[in-house]
Amino acid sequence: MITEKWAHLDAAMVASSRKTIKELFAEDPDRAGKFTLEAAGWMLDYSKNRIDREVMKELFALARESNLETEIERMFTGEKINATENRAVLHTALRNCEKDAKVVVDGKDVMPDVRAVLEAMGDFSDSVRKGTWKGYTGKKIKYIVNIGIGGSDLGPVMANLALKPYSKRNLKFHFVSNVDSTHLAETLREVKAAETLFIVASKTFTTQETMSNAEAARSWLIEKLGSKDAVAKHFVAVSTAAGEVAAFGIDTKNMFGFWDWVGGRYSLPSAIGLSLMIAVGRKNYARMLKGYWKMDRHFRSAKLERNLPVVLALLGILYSNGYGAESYCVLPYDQYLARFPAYLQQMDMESNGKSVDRDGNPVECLTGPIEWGEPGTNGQHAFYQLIHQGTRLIPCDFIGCCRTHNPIGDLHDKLMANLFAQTEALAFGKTAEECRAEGVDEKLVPFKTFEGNRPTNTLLCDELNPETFGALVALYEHKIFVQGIIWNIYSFDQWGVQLGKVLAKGVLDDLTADKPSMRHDSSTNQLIARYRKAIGR
Ligand code: G6Q
Repeated sequence: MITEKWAHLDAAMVASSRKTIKELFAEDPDRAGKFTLEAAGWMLDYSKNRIDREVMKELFALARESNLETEIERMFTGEKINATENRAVLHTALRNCEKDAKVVVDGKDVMPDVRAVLEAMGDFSDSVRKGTWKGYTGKKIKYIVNIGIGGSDLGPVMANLALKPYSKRNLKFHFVSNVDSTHLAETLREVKAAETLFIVASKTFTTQETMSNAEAARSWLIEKLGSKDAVAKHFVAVSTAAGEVAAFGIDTKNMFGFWDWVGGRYSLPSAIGLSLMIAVGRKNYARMLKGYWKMDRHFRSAKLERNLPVVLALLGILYSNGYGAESYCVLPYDQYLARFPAYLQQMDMESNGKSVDRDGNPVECLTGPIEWGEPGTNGQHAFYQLIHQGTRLIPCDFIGCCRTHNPIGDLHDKLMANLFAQTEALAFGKTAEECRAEGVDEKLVPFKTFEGNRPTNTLLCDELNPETFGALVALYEHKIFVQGIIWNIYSFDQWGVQLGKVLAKGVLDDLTADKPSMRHDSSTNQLIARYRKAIGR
């Protein structure tokens, strides 16, 4: 089975290595149109890749051999595909905009609960935005502080920036995640207690960082406003754990729920997006969900050959497993998407950073790539050198928006010119002959030559708005899903984050105890001893 499946990749590699991207364009002037797809407001031009029809045919065969179409249905219909946690994976239900849609998990249709939470979030957001939600002293809310980490932070942070043109500017948003007290302290310097709403966002409500920050914020608020009664007016929770929320002291009337079938890193369109809904309002939030849903429908129904997430995933497989590319770069040419690479980093690396297959055996291929990136054009002046002339192959996704929300002179033309030019330079490079023809000194020719043949995808939308934004996030979610299926790994658990958490508890005991156990290795013991000495403990 494995051999048959990967035989398609071998065949794809043979076909892919025959010609360079430059040669492929030279022999087919209409190539761009042949390798371009459109869905949910996004155009994907994937013609600047080391592919032709034959390569793609083998890659689609690889996907079919992996039962991709069946697996997509298993996810959308609520099967427990997150087998190591015995959970369904249904972030798609959160944005299912189909009227009267039913999605059944364990014999229960989850859609009424999804709609009810959205409604409650909408009412609450309205009250904060309109100023009818009053703080303990009767003042309106001006500052919103989301306290969460990982999946309960990265999505809200990223989306809050992405949709800033739609946000209510007189509300100020802050995100506290790190257990480094500096993060909370610096945030509290920026806000006034009587006008601050804390959203404690935690699926489990037991995460060390979030609970420590939430408790510290609660103490700060009580001290500033002089009464424990203030907590009810200044703290709300987003969680799946009502008991823990109540134990913390937040009235569960002010809790917005979600469910165990929403993975942390896929939870932005759940109640975890509450801070975003307060920022942009329920209508724009609904538009974002619609964008997600458009991409979901496309992913579920389009033929593999016309399917954007599938094509992106297969190209990634070609470079990872065929060419051994270790990393993958996402380069948004839009300042509003500045945090998108960091968000994707978690989504991709926590989902597919696995070395054991679904049968519990070591995988026999490279799995999730190292994902990274920065907004353009900044990256051009930093790390693009390595992408253009380094020894590693780094496939890149360039993301651009044709219209800007902030037209100033010709800045946007310049931004987009850089995006398009980079993909051109990476694909076609510059030969030694071209350098010589330009009169480059012979000694410098090797240094000024660009090999080219560097693969890129370009994603373009007319405008970054709530809909195209939602569709973009869903595009990458599904791409990552497809790759997990082909690698035969479980993409929706994250056991790899557990060990460090457990050990940190033991180390914390030794940092704080009167008589530390010092039962660690000599390096860890030395670090603990040095720390204790430095702080006089
Ligand atoms: C995401 C992970 C992880 C999680 C955080 C926060 O998929 O599970 O990043 O989101 O550890 O967890 P809580 O929301 O439970 O605090």
